[in-house]
Amino acid sequence: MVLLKMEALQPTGSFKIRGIGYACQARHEAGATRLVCSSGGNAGYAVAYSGRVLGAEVIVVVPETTPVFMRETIRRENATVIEHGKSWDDAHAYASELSKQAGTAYIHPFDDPLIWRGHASMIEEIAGIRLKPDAIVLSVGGGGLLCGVLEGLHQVGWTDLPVIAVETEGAASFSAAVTAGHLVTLDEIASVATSLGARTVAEEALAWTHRHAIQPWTVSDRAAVEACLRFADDHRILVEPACGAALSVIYDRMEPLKNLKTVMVIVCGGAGVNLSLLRAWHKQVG
Ligand code: PLV
Repeated sequence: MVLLKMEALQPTGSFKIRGIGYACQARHEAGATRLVCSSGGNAGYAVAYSGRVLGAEVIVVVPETTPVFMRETIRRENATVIEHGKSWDDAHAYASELSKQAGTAYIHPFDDPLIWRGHASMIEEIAGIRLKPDAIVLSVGGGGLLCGVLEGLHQVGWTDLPVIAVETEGAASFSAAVTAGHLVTLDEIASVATSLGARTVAEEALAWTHRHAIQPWTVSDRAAVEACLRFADDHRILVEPACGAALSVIYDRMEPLKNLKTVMVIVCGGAGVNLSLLRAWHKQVG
């Protein structure tokens, strides 16, 4: 049996609002009147949404790979969008500089204990309805979702529940770190799943591998995009390849599922997708 945790249905189209909303609220309560964020798109959208609700000014720095319509979506929440650099890491460096001004808080898209605490709430919900799967499948970018899910699993006492941590081939910074035994910075991000495009994962994501059963797993861009198409057909919901990566493990019945009866997939979603982009990615990946 496959259980779907439908984070794609969150107000900003992805799981991000959980941790980001929590962090924005905490920083605003601590006195910040301006929130600065770097993002592939979804974290920025969540900061913009939270800032509008809280009444804070928001600046989102995105890399050149963030789709134009995604920038427009963020702007519609009254945020300022600035493009900087080739991938998220460049945008992050620039946004960190901007955050040095007084009254400004930097909202990191994945490397912050507040973010993990917010993301952990999705596991409390699952535990609340007493649906314990045999494993959880999720996507990994910088590892914020992974850290949040693990924190949640330990909060509810599900410390024995294995996690399958999925990346695409050109964005596999978690898998590389686990193999090397230390953090690895990829030279570049070479994947259509740009929302998974952190060249280095959070240290905490690697640290978790010493206290929990986590299986890194890498899929092709093609598998991720095809999973998005199949998911749209099955459920009439569009998700980004970042989410398709996790879904492809199910659709293609990949090896980590062997001997498991009930699997839960975190359908992390993503608002940076439309039909024409999906078609273009499909063509691009063959
Ligand atoms: N996206 C981040 C980092 O981008 C962002 O700025 O929005 N699924 C979706 C739809 C996402 O947007 C992301 C992160 C992930 C999965 C991975 O989450 P993480 O980074 O917490 O592992 C470069």
